[in-house]
Amino acid sequence: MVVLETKEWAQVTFGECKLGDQRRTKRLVKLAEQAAARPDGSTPEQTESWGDCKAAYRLFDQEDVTFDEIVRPHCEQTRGACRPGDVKLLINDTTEVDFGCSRRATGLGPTGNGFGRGFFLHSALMVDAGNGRVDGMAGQLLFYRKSKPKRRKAKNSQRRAADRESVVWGKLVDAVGPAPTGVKWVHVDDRGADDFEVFCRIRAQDNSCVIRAARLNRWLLTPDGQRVRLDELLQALPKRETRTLEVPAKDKQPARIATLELRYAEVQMPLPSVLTPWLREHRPAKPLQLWVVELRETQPPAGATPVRWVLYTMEPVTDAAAAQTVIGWYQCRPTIEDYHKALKTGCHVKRRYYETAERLERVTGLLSVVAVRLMQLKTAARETPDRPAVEVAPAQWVTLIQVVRKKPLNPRMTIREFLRAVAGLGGHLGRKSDGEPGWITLWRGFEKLMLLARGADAQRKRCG
Ligand SMILES: [Mn+2]
Repeated sequence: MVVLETKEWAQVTFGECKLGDQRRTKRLVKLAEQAAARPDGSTPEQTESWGDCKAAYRLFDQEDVTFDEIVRPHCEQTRGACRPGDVKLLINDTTEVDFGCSRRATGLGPTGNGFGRGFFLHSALMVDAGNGRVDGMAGQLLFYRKSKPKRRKAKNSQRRAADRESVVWGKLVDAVGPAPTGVKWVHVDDRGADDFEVFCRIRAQDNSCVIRAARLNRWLLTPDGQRVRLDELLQALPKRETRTLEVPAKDKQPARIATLELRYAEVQMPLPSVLTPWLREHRPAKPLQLWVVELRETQPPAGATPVRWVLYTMEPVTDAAAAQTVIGWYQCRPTIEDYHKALKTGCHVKRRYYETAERLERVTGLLSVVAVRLMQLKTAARETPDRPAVEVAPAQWVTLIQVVRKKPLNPRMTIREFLRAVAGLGGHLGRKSDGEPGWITLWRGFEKLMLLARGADAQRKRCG
């Protein structure tokens, strides 16, 4: 259950950060509490006094205060909260945190088409496979893109180079590590992870995976040892089932119900001829045993790109139901895009004016965890809409919002009613056509509510 109360959340999430001095940890907890109450404000807006603000800048100046250390306790807590029998999806993806081309900050690297300045975050967001709930961040790496060399190197030497960017997918698998006993972790990755080394690292950590195939011409082996290209193998497979999928409108193409054919087969992925440094050290003795699941649209409307998903998985796919489970897991990937939106838009990372890359890294560490919380708030109404709101928010807030929104006082106000009322405070009109409130309105509402709560507290203290 998500804890909305900011003080408790900040203490639990950041109280274990080892920053070289206990006072720094205390300061971070205080800052996190302030940032969570006003995620879209700048640092001077988030901190309430000039003294607090100076202390925040000082904190982000310390060498011992690193991105890794700020996110570490939260990631450990997320991984440690799994219980035997749990199946968790680790949705991996990279996003660029771009501070714009005009930033004077020192130490940033190229982003976008090479003209932006910033860094990249590679995250593994843990989502419950059963109910889709966001558990938190299981691991996160920050990295810089190297400036492009003037002369392009040959392809093979590029692949051999240890600093190639795809290596980050494997590094994060190792950072996340093995699941606790009785728990299954499934890495759910897009085409960026279709790399022999990534598969091997997932296997070495005893985790499972669903990874979208990037190269349809990859050589594979059938269970009886025949060499075949992935595409040829798929063409020869029997159709197992026909199903439909709602495809949202895209690129001038209206939304449609696509008819898709399902195919699946067991395959083996042989060792590639060019070995990465990691593979030279840890080469597996046998080819990797995997299953391929394909969903293919056979009759797309004119001009539309046919839907085609080709997924590798370590889950045995012996019937259509197992294939459906794997596809369902892959369909959870948009959750990480939502997280990236929460981080980039919600926290307005780009607006934070710190002059060095190190400071920007540190403040991003804090906001990265705040963004996880934003997502949990947004989904709380969807998970358990009819539970009493007092289970996730302080009773004072629940009362306050009803007073402010001029509703009859009801101590059993539900989570959904509570969040809609908060969004209303943030400008959500709540008409039928407005749909569920977005997290930005939700947060504007929270910001106001928090202000009201502080006012009420101050009044109580003054007037007894
Ligand atoms: Mn991606």
